[in-house]
Amino acid sequence: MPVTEPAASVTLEAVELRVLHLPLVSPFTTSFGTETVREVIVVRARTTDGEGWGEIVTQHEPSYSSEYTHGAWDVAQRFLIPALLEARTFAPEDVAGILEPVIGHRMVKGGLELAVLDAALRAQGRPLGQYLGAVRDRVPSGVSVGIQHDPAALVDAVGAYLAEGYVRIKIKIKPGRDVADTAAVRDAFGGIPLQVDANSAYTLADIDTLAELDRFDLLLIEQPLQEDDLVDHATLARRLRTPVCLDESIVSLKAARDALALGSASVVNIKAGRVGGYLEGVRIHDLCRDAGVPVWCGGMLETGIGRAANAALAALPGFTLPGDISASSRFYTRDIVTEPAVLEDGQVRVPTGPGLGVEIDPVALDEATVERVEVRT
Ligand code: SMG
Ligand code: MG
Repeated sequence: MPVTEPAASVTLEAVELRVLHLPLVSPFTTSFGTETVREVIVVRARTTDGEGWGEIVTQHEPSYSSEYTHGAWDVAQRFLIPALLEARTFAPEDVAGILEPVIGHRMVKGGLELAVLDAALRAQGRPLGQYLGAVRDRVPSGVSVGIQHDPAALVDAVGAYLAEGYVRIKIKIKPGRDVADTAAVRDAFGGIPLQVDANSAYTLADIDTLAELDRFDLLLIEQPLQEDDLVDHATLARRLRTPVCLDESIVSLKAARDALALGSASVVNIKAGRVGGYLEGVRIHDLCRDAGVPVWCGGMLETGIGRAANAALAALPGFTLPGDISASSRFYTRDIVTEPAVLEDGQVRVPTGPGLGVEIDPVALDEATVERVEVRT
């Protein structure tokens, strides 16, 4: 639960959804593929007291998780938004319970909850960071670097991000592009804070290769095995000196509790979308803080909406490692908010205005929109 006072109730009149296509400044390659355009859904909750914005962080294809744009688009209109419209007047803290009868679809639920939360907090004049329990006014900014053509190109890309001031580098790895890529970055830049993310690309058969990464003194290795491999992650964690961090596997507070109990992870990546919303993210933060497990805020190439909310979440006290909260310009030439996140001395500011604390740029939003629908009672 939020550490502070509950938010006010809203009376929901309609929900607008838009599919956006935002061109990326450069292709982003992970172990499961390459993206050149970010396809994402934004949510506008219309209430009797004003509106609020959220972001559904699904991607075009179900590769990072089972969720994807048009599955989200369907379940939101067919089941989730009607359930909220039926409830009509409720507090943001009630959203997860109202949506609970629908199994899964956590990214969609998280995006809807954020829009309701933004509407409620804007109406009260309360910043999201303050509501969630933020203790910092800016957060350290790490950058996630995709797989490049070869290790030399990776060194060039990392060098450019370090020159911009990013305080932590994460490189994506996959079988065949792991030890040599990591060695190249270590050789070129010495003891920079460095971590790797496999996006589930390995199995326990690769344990010897993964153990070779121990010599690079990484902050962590993120999600080496499959989403449901909690037991195998525990086996791997016992063998590696590099801390194992889970991303895809941590789909809920319960999954986080299981992972900690099994010893599957000693660090947790918290992504609000993946766990069904910012409030569940706070609960996982609280669990990990009480267990002495460090957490950091993951990213899903968010627009200015989710990026503002991520900065607020990452300002909670248990977020002791830099998050994937880069400047908007790391991904986009034109964001959909009027003041996109910028890098200042390696940090990103936590917005202080009401709600998300960012304003939508209606022209940029319209230009990026490829599909739009409004659901009302
Ligand atoms: O938003 O900076 C960001 C992206 C960070 O690498 C990132 N996200 O597995 O952590 C992850 C990936 C998920 C998206 S991959 C397309
Ligand atoms: Mg990851």
